[in-house]
Amino acid sequence: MTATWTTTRSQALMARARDLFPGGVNSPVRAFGGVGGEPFVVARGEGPYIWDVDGNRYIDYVLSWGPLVLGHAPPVVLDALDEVMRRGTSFGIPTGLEVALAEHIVERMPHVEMLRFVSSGTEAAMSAARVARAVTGRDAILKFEGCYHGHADAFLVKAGSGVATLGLPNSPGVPAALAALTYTAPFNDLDAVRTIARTTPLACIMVEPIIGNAGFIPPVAGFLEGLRAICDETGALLVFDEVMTGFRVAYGGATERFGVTPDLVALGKVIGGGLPVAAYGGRREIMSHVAPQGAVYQAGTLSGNPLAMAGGLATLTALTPALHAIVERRTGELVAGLRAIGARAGVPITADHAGSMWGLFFHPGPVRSYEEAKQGDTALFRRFFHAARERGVYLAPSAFEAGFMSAAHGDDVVTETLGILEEALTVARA
Ligand code: KE4
Repeated sequence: MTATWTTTRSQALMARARDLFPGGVNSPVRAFGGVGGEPFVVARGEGPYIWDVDGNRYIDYVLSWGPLVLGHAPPVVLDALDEVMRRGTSFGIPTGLEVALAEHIVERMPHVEMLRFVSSGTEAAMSAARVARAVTGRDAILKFEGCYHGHADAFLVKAGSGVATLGLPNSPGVPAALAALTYTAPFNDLDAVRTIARTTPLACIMVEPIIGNAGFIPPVAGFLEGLRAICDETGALLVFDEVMTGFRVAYGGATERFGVTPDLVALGKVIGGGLPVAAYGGRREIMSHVAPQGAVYQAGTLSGNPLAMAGGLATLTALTPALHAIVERRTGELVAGLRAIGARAGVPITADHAGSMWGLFFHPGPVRSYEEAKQGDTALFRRFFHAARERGVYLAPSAFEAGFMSAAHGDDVVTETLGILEEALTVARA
């Protein structure tokens, strides 16, 4: 792959982009700040592959940061969009499509009795926190170091994803008085949570059930159950941010995988299948507080957009338990292959997965918190990322992001990937 590697068209477009957008991008993690170098400009995607404007092909394990569980341009989604868009692209009026997608979600997540569609995960998490504050009458919230719940002011405190990737302490522009209402604790540390929750009345404890924004960090046994118990004891609401884990870590998301039921859940990514869809929901007694049924205001011009609903419905309908199991198996094979590559090379690799979401650290393990994740060899990761990219495998351009798998990544693609990654590690550690 490196012999014919050209980037001239990407470079020319990025030169124009840097003049138009801050950092040349429309979302910080895309700028390669965590790995150095310059992003390529993508031309198209199909199945497990993307091609850049210079014609270089990559096997894509970022998949638009999670939404594309069926792969790029899946025919079922394209056919659904083609059929719906000819009847109009947006109305700002109730449609049958939003009813159909909501009924599908409720059927797979029975703890979500009522929900509201929005257009981004940030809106979903932000609105869930607002509802929690309204229902409890409390202002303080607790999040975990390394978790990312979007860019609403309340969450840009020790956040993960791009905030962690770029090493931003928190974020300028967030009033100190507001940041002071956000408490943080290390992931997997129930004692730290108890200490805060028993002294400070919390509106909610918001958590990524598996962290995907500090790399891939699963909960230790009993952690999520412990959060549930602390919320029951102290009156805080438990909010699962399943924007990333939803319909990826299990057919019914984290609640099905771990058997812990939150009071509210934020969803996104997969439920739109690549179109801008997110949602927040939970028990009817809680969601009935949202306007116009209740007094908690939240609104959105394109919420429930018919094209986005069609993309999500086609995606979730195709993602049957049988297909989910196949994608989960292949993800397991990828992770097992990564561990074997590390063992053969004598390089410490901690790799893990849940459903079709996975991650790796160049770290002997265990990695149970953001602090431990930061002890990984990020310099090696940077060299590994570029060596893989130059050989046709596109990983998330940050040591603090999860990877994803799609139904389009066949066994042959996984085998090809592992061959490339073994060569990339050899080059990266030289
Ligand atoms: P959006 O506002 O980007 O749609 O969703 C925010 C969000 C909320 N909760 C979780 C668990 C998330 O992972 C995200 C967004 N994830 C990042 C990458 N890890 C999106 C990529 C980006 O920021 O460009």
